[in-house]
Amino acid sequence: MRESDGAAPIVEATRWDRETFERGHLFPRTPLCIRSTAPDRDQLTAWHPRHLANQVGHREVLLPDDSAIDFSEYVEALLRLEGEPLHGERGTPGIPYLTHVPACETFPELQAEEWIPPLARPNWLERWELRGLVPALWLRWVELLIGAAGMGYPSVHFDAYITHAWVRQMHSRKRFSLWPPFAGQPDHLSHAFRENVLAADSPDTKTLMGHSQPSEIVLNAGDVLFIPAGWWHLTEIFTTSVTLSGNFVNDSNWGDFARAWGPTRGRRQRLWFAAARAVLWARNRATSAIRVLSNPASR
Ligand SMILES: O=C(O)CCC(=O)C(=O)O
Repeated sequence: MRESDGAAPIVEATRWDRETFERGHLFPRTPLCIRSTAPDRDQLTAWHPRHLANQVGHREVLLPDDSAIDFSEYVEALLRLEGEPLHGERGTPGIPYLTHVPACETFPELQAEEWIPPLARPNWLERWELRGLVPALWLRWVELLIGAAGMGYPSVHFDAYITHAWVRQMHSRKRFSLWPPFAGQPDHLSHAFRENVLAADSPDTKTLMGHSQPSEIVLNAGDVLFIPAGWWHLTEIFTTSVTLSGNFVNDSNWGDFARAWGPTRGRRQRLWFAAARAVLWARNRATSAIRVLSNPASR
């Protein structure tokens, strides 16, 4: 455990097991950082920005203003910033922080889906019962985020439709500031990603939200962070950073997810949604029962 200026500490662990995660973090919705004890050498090599540029630099990515750029061109511009003085608190002029790149679709050769941490499963967004009800992209949603020192996520926000988030730091270091949900915060969002955002124009993240001080944690390459549904967050990069992230839904946040996502759908889809939930819930119970029967010690 690590204290951060009186804010709730983020629990850190070097090992992970499902029972403890579910009881201690998933259902109570408290963050967890899984520290990597020995960063995977393959990861360190494969996800170095220069290596990425060599391997998949010919692919196009979309900048936040929707203009397309070759990934290698973006990475070269990023690497040129290394060693330069930082400009401004959040963002370096000339080149933006690249976020929300659908990694599986844009860079199939990187096999980003293999880096989804086990704690993000089961993920009901991946199940056939929800096909046609949620965007196809969500079926294996892994986003790539890459940026340089001084950049950071531009707004404090919680993830769309009250989904849980996982983050895996692939290269270098990044600081996350996390705030718990507050009573009465919005949960019914149509284009939630942009709408559930508070302006982050204060350079002092500690004063951004009135209800709580942020809990802060620095992720190193190999570390995984679980950000529970509804938790607000913001980031800051220390040196050129590569991160993978994704979202998930299961028994622990289905109710919130359905409340946020359902109203954006028509009546028929909402009925299908309710039926899908019953099937997914039953499957979940059966899987848990089998787990307990095959390992009575976990009861
Ligand atoms: O890694 C980051 O900079 C922030 C990621 C994030 O907050 C998100 O994708 O929702």
